[in-house]
Amino acid sequence: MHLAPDDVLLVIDVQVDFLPGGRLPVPGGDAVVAPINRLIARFPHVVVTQDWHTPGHASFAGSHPGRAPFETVDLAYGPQVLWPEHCVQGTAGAALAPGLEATRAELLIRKGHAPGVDSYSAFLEADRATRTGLAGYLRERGLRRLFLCGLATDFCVLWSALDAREAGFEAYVVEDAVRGIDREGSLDRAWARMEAAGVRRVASAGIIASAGITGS
Ligand code: VGL
Ligand code: ZN
Repeated sequence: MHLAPDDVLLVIDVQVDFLPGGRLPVPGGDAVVAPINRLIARFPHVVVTQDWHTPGHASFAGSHPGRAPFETVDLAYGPQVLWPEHCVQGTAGAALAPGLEATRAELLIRKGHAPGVDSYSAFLEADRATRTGLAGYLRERGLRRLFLCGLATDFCVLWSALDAREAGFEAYVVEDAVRGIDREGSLDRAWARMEAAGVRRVASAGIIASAGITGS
């Protein structure tokens, strides 16, 4: 797996609240930081996303009286899983993981910042109409091949990978640099959906071993 000058590492939601000890911990979430740092050092382009919710966001169970985390409710745009409060704008939990070496990132996309609309995807909010601008940015910069890593495999990585394919990009998921929440089979389903959409799986070691290009 040789990297080309137009390859992008897309680092999804590696934030304090998704690590062990956080508000919405992804099992083993901290294990993605080391491989992602090795990848960041080798990729020609790095883009980072940050889950960035308003206080009282519609995706929080606490915003729906009588509802508990992980239940599903119907919002104006369709079904929405309710989460514990997490990644509230400006809080310590919303910060990027302290060990993440994200200095080289050339773009930071914040998502889920509309009070009534969630956004698992780095491209398209949950209303499936509001765009984040990421596809336009990548196209304008001539960047075509995306390598996704981060958290969580079965939510934000999944939706970002599917939308990347939908938008016409090549998409790879770095399988040892992602971890899933895995509720009720969601992780197996996520891999199946990504495979069906033409998202490919790759190991970080294969990229790191052959990477000839460093940041430009
Ligand atoms: C995520 C649930 C809620 C994620 C974000 O980053 O996968 N999951 N918000
Ligand atoms: Zn969220």
